[in-house]
Amino acid sequence: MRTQVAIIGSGPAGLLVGAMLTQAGIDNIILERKSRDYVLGRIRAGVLEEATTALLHRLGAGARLTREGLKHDGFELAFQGEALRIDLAHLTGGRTVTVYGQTEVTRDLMDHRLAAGAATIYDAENVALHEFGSGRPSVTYMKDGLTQRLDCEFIAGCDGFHGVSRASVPQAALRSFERAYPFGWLGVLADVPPCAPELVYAAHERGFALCSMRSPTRSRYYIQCPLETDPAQWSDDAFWDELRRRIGEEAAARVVTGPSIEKSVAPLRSFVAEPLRFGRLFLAGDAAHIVPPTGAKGLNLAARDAYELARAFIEFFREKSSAGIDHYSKRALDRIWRVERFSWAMTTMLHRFPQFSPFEERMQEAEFRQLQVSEAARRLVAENYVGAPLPA
Ligand code: RFL
Ligand code: PHB
Repeated sequence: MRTQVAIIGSGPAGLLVGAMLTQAGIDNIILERKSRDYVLGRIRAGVLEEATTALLHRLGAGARLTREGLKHDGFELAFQGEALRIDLAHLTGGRTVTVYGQTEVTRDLMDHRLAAGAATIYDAENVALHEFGSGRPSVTYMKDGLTQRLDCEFIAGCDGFHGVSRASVPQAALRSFERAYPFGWLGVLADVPPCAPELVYAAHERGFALCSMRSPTRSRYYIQCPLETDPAQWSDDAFWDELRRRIGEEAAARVVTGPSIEKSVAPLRSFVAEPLRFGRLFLAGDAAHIVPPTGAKGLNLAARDAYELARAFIEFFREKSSAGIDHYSKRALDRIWRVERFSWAMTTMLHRFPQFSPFEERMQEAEFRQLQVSEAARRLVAENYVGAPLPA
């Protein structure tokens, strides 16, 4: 088999690269290790920047997003019981975010891809990347017990943090930067109305908590937990009790409890790999970087990488110019590091760190006090949270 761009991974990054290439008439095939249902069963991000929704609309995949997405023009910070609203729209000249689950984004893009007639090979096992340092890269994989080979001009490595793409790069060619946080998030999804109309990010001496949602009748809640937490050891009642202790009396009184539909632990990590290009292999999304979820940036960062990478490929095939692919890594990394900083700062301000001294805890409080008294400080948070607009 032969294609112009082989895309590894059918998460948001791979699907977006694929959709942009298909729209531009460039042949591409996605190889995904798991089944379609498995990919759609993962509960992850919930907040989309305007740039991400704009991209979905430009691709013609935004109809359901328009109907079902919830526009939010602010969110709340609750610091040891004191509340502060970050008025996104006021602070950024009218920009907002949209609450719409990653699962829904993925479903819309998969349906869109199917309708466009572009190929995805699910359950592709043992995906291996070959010769990407040369002009003739290829990818092999096993499907239904048979080894297949896909020749291509480029490989887009969009296979997440644990994927094969980054792992295929020789160690010496790659530099990794990492911070692992000494805690995770225990998340619960439940068909109950959210306790507040906007997201609440709460810092508490028992640990961080987040009140989020997927719809007016479906809530998503998280509490900071030790890394080794087994979600099965947490009853729904214990989760609701702990959540209410952390989010301030007013929000706690409005929590509607119900059976959880999903309960899982996610570790928190900051990670960047440099560079993002190795000959004809390019990394995008979680394959290249991880942010802790506190800034709601992971999916949005993946979408922006996908946009820039696809534009670079399109420039190459249409205009026979390699300027885009030559600049992709440097340009993307400048942006990625800024988002890494924001996600790290939000995480550091709001979580309880076992190793922090009383001095560092006062620094966390001072960070919050600065937001209380300074509109400039709030604007900086708001600008980072809504993200940069997509170029016209
Ligand atoms: P994905 O979504 O992990 O997709 C990678 C795909 O590659 C496949 N794959 C392989 N395929 C073939 N061969 C192999 N060897 C392969 N290895 C892996 C996988 O099966 C998968 O289908 O990466 P992508 O596309 O880069 O997208 C990144 C986002 O998923 C991620 O950044 C976000 O979910 C992060 N995130 C959030 N981001 C936001 O922007 N806003 C949020 O509110 C937000 N909340 C979150 C989050 C992530 C969380 N978890 C669980 C990590 C909340 C949580 C709890
Ligand atoms: C979510 O709804 O899953 C969510 C929202 C905001 C975050 C992280 C996760 O910062």
